[in-house]
Amino acid sequence: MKNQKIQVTTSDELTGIKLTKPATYAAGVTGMKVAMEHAIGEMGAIRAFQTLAKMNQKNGFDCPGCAWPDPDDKRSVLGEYCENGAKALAEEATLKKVTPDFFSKYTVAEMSRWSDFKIGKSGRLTHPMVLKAGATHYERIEWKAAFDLIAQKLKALDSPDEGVFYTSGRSSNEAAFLYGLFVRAFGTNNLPDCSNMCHESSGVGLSQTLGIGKGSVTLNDLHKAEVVMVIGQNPGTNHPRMLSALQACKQNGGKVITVNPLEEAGLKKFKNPQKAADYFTGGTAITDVFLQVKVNQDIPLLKAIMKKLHALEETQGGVFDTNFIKNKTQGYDEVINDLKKYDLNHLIAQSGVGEEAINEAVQILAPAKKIIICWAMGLTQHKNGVQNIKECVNLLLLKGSVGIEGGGTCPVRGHSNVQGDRTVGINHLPSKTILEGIKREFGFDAPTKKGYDVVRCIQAMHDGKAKVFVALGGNFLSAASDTEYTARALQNCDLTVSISTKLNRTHFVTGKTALILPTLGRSELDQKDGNPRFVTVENSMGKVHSSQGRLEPASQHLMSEPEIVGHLAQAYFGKSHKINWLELGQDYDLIRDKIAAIISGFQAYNKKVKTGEGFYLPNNARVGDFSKLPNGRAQFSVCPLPQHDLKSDEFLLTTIRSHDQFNTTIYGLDDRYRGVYNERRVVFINPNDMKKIGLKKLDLIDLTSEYDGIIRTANKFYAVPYDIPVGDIAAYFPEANTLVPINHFAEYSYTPISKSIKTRINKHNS
Ligand SMILES: Nc1nc2c(c(=O)[nH]1)N[C@H]1C(S)=C(S)[C@@H](COP(=O)(O)OP(=O)(O)OC[C@H]3O[C@@H](n4cnc5c(=O)[nH]c(N)nc54)[C@H](O)[C@@H]3O)O[C@H]1N2
Ligand SMILES: Nc1nc2c(c(=O)[nH]1)N[C@H]1C(S)=C(S)[C@@H](COP(=O)(O)OP(=O)(O)OC[C@H]3O[C@@H](n4cnc5c(=O)[nH]c(N)nc54)[C@H](O)[C@@H]3O)O[C@H]1N2
Ligand code: SF4
Ligand SMILES: [Mo]
Repeated sequence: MKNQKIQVTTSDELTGIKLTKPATYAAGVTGMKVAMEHAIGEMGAIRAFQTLAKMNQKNGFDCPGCAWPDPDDKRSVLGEYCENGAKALAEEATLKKVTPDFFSKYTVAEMSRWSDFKIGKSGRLTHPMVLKAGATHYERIEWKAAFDLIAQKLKALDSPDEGVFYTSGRSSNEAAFLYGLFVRAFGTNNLPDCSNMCHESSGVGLSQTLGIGKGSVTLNDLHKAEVVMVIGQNPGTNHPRMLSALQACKQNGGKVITVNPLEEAGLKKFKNPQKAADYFTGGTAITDVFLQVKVNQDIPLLKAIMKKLHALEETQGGVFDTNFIKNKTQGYDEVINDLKKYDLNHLIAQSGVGEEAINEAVQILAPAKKIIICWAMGLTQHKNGVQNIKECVNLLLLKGSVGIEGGGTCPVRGHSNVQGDRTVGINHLPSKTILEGIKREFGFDAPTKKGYDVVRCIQAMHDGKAKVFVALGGNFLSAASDTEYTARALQNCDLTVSISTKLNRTHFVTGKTALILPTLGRSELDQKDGNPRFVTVENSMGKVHSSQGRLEPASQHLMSEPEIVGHLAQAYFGKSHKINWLELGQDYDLIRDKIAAIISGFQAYNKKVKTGEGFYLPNNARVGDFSKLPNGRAQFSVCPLPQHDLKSDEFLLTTIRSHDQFNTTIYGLDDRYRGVYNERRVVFINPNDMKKIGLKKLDLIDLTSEYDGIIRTANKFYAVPYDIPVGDIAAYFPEANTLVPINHFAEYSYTPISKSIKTRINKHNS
């Protein structure tokens, strides 16, 4: 009898580590070479070149990687994509297939023992599959039977609130809108999404201070900024084309200040693969001032900077925008009084940054007005994630940098349509606009009760309060915190359903019954009756545009996401329901008309996106309109200092992405820029800390975290000496997710504390 135990984390097998010195620049020839190796390896040369040529072009398809925007005007004929965009495409457009035969070869338990890397590389899902209660293998199921099964399980629930409907950020506006509509017609707001683990802290912090949960700048603003602060973000890996924007900014005379515990290669120097000159000149140095902050000590650092700016304002004036502060903001006195309470030296010491570097940053910031702050997960995934964002807003408000050309907020979004999904209604906290719009356009009362976000849906499933879990994309198990706890939560369900393009670990850690529903990817031709259809997406800067795939679909049995949602809704509500779900799921124009009727800024949606140009959604912060905020003003906030009370043997662990992954999808085993090859089980640690606790380079270590008396573990990692502040360590997500406690998250946003986990290091006992 084979071992039928399901493994909920990736294999801890070591793969043969090699270390080099960290890279001193990003992209360049190596970047293009690696991109092509991935694309050609997965797709074949002809298919790779033809498809890449269409990616991010007007009337082409949107890159399935990150949410970085494409230029508004001319697009490069050499290709509008980066190394990691090519990898994202290769991963989706791979020629390898996961067929019913594949599933009959391996038990679920057997596949669960593979590494995440191997699972992902198996290929594209081709048929709907079911894992029946007690079965060891997935088997084929017809689409209709699958929809009927879900409908039956949903009907069997005692209340609609026992259903949970997750969304990952790759779904189109059309799919997301229809899904949200179905879930609300079903009767719940249990619409957790990947934002809950990602930029939720940004959404909450920005809404409360500036009246919109999105960033305020466009790509052109970045080109025109006098100063860009990149804080808690690694664009060289996660938003590579942002380096072109930073390069343009620098060439226009702008300065870049970087705030990060790690000196990331992409922020040191960028060799633009599209600029011949960069090959000869050695590229553009990006960062002017590097502030090597300790993990989660951004607030003390920002306070120190603001204190110094305030001192200059007092002595020489002209540093703060006093008119803007007086006419457009509220809470200035409170913030300044609060700043006065802190001792400057104490703030500087707590931040871990040298005072000289802080002074350089202050010198750059003091005369500037066009300031943009860009950030990502380094700020949001902490207990004080929301406060981190508000402190950034404070700095921008002092300088009058919001609502002007070349200045503002730039939360750099992750998934390619995570922002659009939110805009069209994926939110566990339903907006009045959505509720009223649904009533007006579809004639039913949508539920008003708050739904579960990611953390709370896991707790509900764990406690038996939710029993059916449906995921529109994503890899919920591996992305969420506290992997073992989340596994038990999923395994507690009656039914788990994954609408997916590729195999992942969530398909193995299931409810009593499980379904995999295979769907089309972005790059694939989506047709109805022989006519191509397109979908739309919104990028990180609030521009909505079309995306039309070209490639022959991975299998003739795939359905598009809107079609799947339409069929599911019809199976649940029946054919005579007042909403014609099937028709909506097939005709994306109809969905867009409904979005246009409900959500502001989408007027003439169909007409506007058909040209291939796209359009910007309204953005009050971009135009300096704060009329919807208390007293019609942008809000300063008093943000307390972070507190960790670390025990003497505890480190603060931050979980980061390698250069060769997209979230839980592992493209490869290298992290080229950080000089780590062929291994993901690594912990970056300061050489002084290594000496202190008696570790040698490449010693094997185990990690534990202790919260509320519960000890969580992640075992078998190589200790890698690295330039990281003393007391901090870093490891990759999702390997380290077992350490993130489910019930510790950011205040107000409920984002797990994936970037500051109190962790102990022990030598590995083999
Ligand atoms: N190739 C690729 N692209 C991606 C993704 C991917 O996995 N791969 N994921 C996508 C998604 S969903 C998202 S949300 C984004 C994520 O994009 P990022 O937020 O850039 O991703 P992370 O690797 O989580 O890294 C955050 C950065 O914050 C730094 N950091 C860690 N802790 C702190 C801290 O306490 N303070 C400060 N100041 N910095 C800190 C880390 O050193 C790292 O440089 O990327 C998107 N794009
Ligand atoms: N410790 C730690 N945990 C983290 C983070 C961290 O920094 N540290 N980051 C968090 C962040 S920012 C995020 S956004 C989440 C990510 O959480 P998720 O979005 O849930 O995870 P992904 O790994 O992006 O999901 C990958 C899967 O999506 C499916 N997929 C890909 N494309 C499509 C498509 O077009 N349609 C459909 N239906 N399915 C598709 C594939 O089956 C693939 O296996 O993870 C979070 N978890
Ligand atoms: S920057 Fe992001 S969206 Fe642009 S090509 Fe690279 S991965 Fe794709
Ligand atoms: Mo994300």
